[in-house]
Amino acid sequence: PTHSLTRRGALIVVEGLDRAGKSSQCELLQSFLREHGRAVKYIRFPDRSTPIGKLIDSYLRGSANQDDHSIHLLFSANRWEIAKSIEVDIASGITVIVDRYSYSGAVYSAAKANPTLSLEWAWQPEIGLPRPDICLFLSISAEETAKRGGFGAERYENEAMQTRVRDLFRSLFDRQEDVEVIDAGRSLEEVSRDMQAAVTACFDRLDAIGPLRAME
Ligand code: 2DT
Ligand code: MG
Repeated sequence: PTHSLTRRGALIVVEGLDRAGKSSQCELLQSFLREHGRAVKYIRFPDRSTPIGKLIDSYLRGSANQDDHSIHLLFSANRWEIAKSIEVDIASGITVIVDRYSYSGAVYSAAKANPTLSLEWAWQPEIGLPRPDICLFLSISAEETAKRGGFGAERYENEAMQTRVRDLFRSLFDRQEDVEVIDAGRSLEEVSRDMQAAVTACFDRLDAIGPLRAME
């Protein structure tokens, strides 16, 4: 008699500034993993489809205002409301690719330079969420961002904000383990090759990591 032990999936987070190529790279990574026989799901935060996500969407489009702390906690709540389903998927062997996560959450809020909203304050509600097995940070310079066609119309899509976000990502990732910095100022193919290598190495570590961990 045989019994099958389901190997858990990996939790893979892709982070970066606007225009770093996150969405295209997430698609390429999905295809790569599927070609290698892995079950994959792609999700992105904010998830604008839930009731909380709709409040976030109105805020980002500028049709509603929110206190900085309040919107911060809504972004976090938007992850908490999906957290359980991520855990269930991972346990059933599905690898989950997440486009933006707690790192964007902490960094974009802290970039507002609100005196009572530090990076440390912003991180607290993330503690206990599913912890990524790997975070791929697509790093891109201001110059390269500008070359790629400037900014959209949403809140945060301006030079001053993006510069502060870039600096804060750097200081946050100094203190995080399991972060792979990828130079995203190159061709799609070069970037995706590095991402594939990092993710393949992550799968090799997965047995040593053990069960899905919680964010600290
Ligand atoms: P997209 O352009 O990726 O839809 O993001 N943001 C995102 C936050 O301020 N806090 C968060 O927790 C997350 C996940 C980054 C829209 C903007 O929302 C910001 C850009
Ligand atoms: Mg955007």
